[in-house]
Amino acid sequence: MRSFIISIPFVLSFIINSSAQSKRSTTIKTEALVPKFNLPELLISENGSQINTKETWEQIRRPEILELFTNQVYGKVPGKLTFHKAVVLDYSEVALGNKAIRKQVALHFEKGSKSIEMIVLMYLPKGVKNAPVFLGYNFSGNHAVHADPAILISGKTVAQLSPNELARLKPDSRGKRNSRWQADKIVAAGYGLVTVDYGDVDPDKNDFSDGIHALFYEENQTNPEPHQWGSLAAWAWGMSRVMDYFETETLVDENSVILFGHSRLGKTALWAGASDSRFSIVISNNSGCGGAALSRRRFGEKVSDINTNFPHWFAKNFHQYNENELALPIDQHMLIALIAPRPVYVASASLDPWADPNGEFLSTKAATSVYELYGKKGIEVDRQPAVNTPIHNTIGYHLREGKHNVTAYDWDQYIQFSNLHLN
Ligand code: GTR
Repeated sequence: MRSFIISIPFVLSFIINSSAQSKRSTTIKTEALVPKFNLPELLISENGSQINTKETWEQIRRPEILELFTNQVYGKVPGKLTFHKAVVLDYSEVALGNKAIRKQVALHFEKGSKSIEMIVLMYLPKGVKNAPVFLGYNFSGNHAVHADPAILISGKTVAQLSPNELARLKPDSRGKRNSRWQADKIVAAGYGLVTVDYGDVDPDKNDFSDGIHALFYEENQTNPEPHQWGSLAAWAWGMSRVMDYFETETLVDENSVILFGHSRLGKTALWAGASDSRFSIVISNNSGCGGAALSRRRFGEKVSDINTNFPHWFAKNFHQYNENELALPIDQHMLIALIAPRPVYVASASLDPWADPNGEFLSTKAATSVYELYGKKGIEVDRQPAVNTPIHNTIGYHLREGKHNVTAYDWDQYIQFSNLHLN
């Protein structure tokens, strides 16, 4: 075990006071309280041999680490399935003030007597053949991403919604999350924006009777096995299925797909990017515990917090590490390393201690040795950079000033980073 220095000479203290995010409200932490720990070795294989080439990384160590994350953290997908039909619900060449093509497609999945449907909303820059795209889930429905009145609500027009759907999907929230998505900015930069409501794949509740899990159950099974997928792995699976669709969609360049996610969906993006190498770039925005942040630091949200508050997110096996992080055979720097040599961007926010911004930075730093096997630049500085001073090497990092959120500043960085790193 290599000793990893986490002690910082100055003491930072954070007091969060946000009534909107009650789980964040009680966290008071300082760097001085971070326990001392050794990170599991990235470049020593289970049989003790040193990994010092990209070939041995790919043949030996990477598969070992992928297996550990699969069985111990996010859970294994129990089988294979892809969409059996893609139905175009809407197509317009005059969207976003005539700057974009808007296409809305329903992807249908069926197994046995069960089915689910993912509604994919796409804005693609007009005049760009095979557009590079940012792909990411949204939290509140496609219609919350932009005020465009033609965005379907769960695949339907307002008139088609039942009273229950009207109450749940809130048509008056149209455009409410506009600032988090910046569709106009993205399209103006020559990129498409593609999004899906994450609840289409698996509703975010501790209930495995619905969503994609149920399609894979053996007879009489009602819950995933301890080593099988939780919700994060299900959402990651869904991103790969959109990638399957891109492979059939001529408007999109499937070799230039930038996977993006915020918070729990940032965790999702990292796991999807680690387990499916078709994604060209992966962006984690404020992903925190179980995402980019090192679990062993126990700073902000801990493994026991996340498994208690969200018992359905990870594989049941992950719960054995509650208050027992040192027993984890991995830590989150290894998740970032699994994405190498593809560009990966980790973004933190200065007023987001629950997600442990410094732990997210240290993870990118610790993943750098794998990028170096490919002759790529990871993170060269030892200390977390000051606010609003981004690093855009093959590993990108910034600490944005402000709260847990996605802002125009974040998108400016993601666009510049993608301009730099897409072929
Ligand atoms: C929090 C959770 C975080 C983060 C966040 C979110 O309550 O503790 O891990 O994922 O939710 O997704 O908004």
